[in-house]
Amino acid sequence: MNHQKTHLWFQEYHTPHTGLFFRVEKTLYCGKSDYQEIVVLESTEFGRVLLLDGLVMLTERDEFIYHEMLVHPALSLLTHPDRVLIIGGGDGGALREVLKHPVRQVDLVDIDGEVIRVSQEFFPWAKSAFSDPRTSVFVEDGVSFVAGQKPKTYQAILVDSTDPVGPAKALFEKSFFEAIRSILAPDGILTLQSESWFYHLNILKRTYTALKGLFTHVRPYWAPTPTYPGGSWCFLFASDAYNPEKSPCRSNFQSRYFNPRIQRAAFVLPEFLKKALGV
Ligand code: AG3
Repeated sequence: MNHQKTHLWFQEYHTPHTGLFFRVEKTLYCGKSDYQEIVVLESTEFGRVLLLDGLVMLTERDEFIYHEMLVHPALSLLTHPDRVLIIGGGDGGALREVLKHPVRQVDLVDIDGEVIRVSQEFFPWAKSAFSDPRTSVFVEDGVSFVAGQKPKTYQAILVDSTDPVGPAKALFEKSFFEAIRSILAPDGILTLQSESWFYHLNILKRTYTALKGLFTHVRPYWAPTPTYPGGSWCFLFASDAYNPEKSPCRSNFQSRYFNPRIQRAAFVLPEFLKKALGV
């Protein structure tokens, strides 16, 4: 007789031949919204995990790196980030980081209100971030929301999207960045997640090229992400006013990953990436 306990495992394929797997203690939530399947797992190694359509969006153990690095390289350069817009980010992780800054108003627009609701139920930070008086939530498609805003409204815009499939595809297009540029203040900053430099180099290249034609300063940067494909993740920084490698950066806020030296180091690129992007 086999006395070994049977365990449950989750797996995400990163290519048809490799991926991530981890042990699951239990399924906390499983449901289908109008846009996607939403699952929250309790894992043995990574704490609670949010899956959208079977892909890891965050784990409690390592989400701080991704969220801090989407937000702080932009917001730490701004002394008075009056109005900030987050596109996507219904789990509230990026919102929590933005609220550490002296912002007057944060608008968050996510297409899927169910992600916001489920995240508030299972992730403690989401509850407090979404109930902060500075936060306004819009359950709407990011593209139509941006099209409806007044010019020069935001000091910072952060795109916290899923992989570029389904409705998120539009959030990687040049026409979307043009629309973003017009609602960004002239001295504003845009950052966006731009996938794995190891597995999705073509996405990074395309997105970088699209932004290059629109903003004075466009710089890729990166951070380790243990539970995302490739183990490290790329972001893009775009601004007409700020060069992220030269501008002074504030450090008067709490962080677990970010600091001013990380801000500088994140923009240092390995040779293969410089070559691929032609920088
Ligand atoms: N957004 C980027 C996650 C993409 C991960 N992709 C994957 N597992 N295939 C994360 C949203 C967190 N706020």
